[in-house]
Amino acid sequence: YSVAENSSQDYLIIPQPLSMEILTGKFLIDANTKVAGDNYLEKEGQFLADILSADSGQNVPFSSEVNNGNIILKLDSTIENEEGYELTVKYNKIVISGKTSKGVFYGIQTLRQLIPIAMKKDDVTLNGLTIPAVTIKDNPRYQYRGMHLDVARHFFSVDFVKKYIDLIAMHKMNTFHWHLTEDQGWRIEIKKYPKLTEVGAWRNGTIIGHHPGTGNDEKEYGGFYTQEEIKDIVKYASERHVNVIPEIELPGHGGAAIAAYPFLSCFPEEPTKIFNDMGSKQGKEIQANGTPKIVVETWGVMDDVFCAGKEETFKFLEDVLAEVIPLFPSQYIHIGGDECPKGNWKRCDQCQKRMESLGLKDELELQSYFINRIEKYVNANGKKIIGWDEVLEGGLAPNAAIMSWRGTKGGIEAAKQHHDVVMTPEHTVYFDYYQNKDKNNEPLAIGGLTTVEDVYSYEPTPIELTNEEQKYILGAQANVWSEYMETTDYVEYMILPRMTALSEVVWSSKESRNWQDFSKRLKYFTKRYDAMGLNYAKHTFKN
Ligand code: NAG
Repeated sequence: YSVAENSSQDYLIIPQPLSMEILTGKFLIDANTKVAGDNYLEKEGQFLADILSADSGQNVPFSSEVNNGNIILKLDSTIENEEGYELTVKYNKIVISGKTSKGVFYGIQTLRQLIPIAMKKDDVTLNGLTIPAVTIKDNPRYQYRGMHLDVARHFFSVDFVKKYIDLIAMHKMNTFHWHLTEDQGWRIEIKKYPKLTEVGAWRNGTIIGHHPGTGNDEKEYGGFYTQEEIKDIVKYASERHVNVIPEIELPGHGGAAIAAYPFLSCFPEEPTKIFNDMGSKQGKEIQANGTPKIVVETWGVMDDVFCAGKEETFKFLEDVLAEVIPLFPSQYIHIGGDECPKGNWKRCDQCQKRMESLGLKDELELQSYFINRIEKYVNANGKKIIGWDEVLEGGLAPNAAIMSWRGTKGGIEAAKQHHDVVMTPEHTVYFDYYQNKDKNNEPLAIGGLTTVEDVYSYEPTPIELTNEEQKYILGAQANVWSEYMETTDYVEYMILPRMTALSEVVWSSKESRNWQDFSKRLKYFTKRYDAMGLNYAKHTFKN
């Protein structure tokens, strides 16, 4: 078998590894190829064997006898980083070692990218699938590398959520933030409160066009995940080393829960507001027939929030969390905390009474009381809370981590107070923003403009922080709010290629970041999108 010089094209990897030495020669996948690793790496080994089998047309088996293969997976305690790995490809042997199975998994992801994409199936059958020789040592810059998905404004199937998790794993990202509850829909089955999904998962219509809308589509819309489906997704994610953080929004953005259980509102008898008469006929009828609360049909910030005065609110939320917590191995539970207007609390006798009895000076302190109380419950059940940066207002709960979305200010403040921070500033990593200046030729988006180059230039660690404070910046995440993303194609279009740019921001070293070089690799990477049948924003490359 001839040892050919490999072309630089063979080594275009995203995110850019820490170090890479290009060697001559190729490894050929043939009938004798076997993946081997000890029992501890069986899942990873099987994952790789399946990929190689599919790509090569050969049956590549996995064996749990380490000496019984020429693609060897192993643990190596001398590798420092928990997620670090080393990959060596020689003409007769491939070795992937990691400090943990997670590191090995990332080595596998790199190996996948060394498999030539352009090869046609016929070529593979004729000449065999080859992998170019190389030595790579690699580990991530940040420990938190996340993608968020709002499944509440629009609902996405279990299959799509899995595809989304595949994309996260392929980009060596490790967190899926699952936004499960909103004004416009409650998406997680809670056995104790069946109306959350019987009533709260369905709206009678949706506004047409950009907020405030030009009318109502008059279509019933909704869906939810059963607890069995959630378990299945969490297992799928954990096999790909993706941690799933569920978000249960409080005290604002809870309209769907209020529609199901009106006692959660300060004013159960006050009808859900229909802005500018954009509500559906069906919804209006239901309201006229004596059911004032309905699932919200428009976008934006709603005044109707959970009542902070009633004990029943906390009982309900704790019951919900009691079912949510065991479903997710995640250390963090996201409790929302953003955009909670205080108008209702100001008018509500019970909220005012609580403020008085606790000596709280304003509604911001009442919000802080709300979050603190939920934090206590979550902590007592062995988990930590993470919340949007509004939870800083009125005093930060003692162990809370912050997700900084209204720019970086909240994140900086939290890090200075020695709280963990995930950066998600809206002007840079909100993938519901337009990605191209030519907005007229883009599908409808919420607004703004964040090009793939803007994402690539993002620096998550603020210079305002001292070295010590910088350690509290765990990493960054892109948020994908789905008000205007009605289909999965649309979601793919909005995240690709921006997600690919973000993956390098959170994984690769700051020094190695180079837009020209990345653009070249990205262009090649799009062939992977094509091979996977993904929809993506092609014209963004001309920016
Ligand atoms: C904010 C809201 C979110 C909305 C999005 C649109 C956060 C934390 N909150 O207004 O519910 O969908 O932005 O970009 O982002």
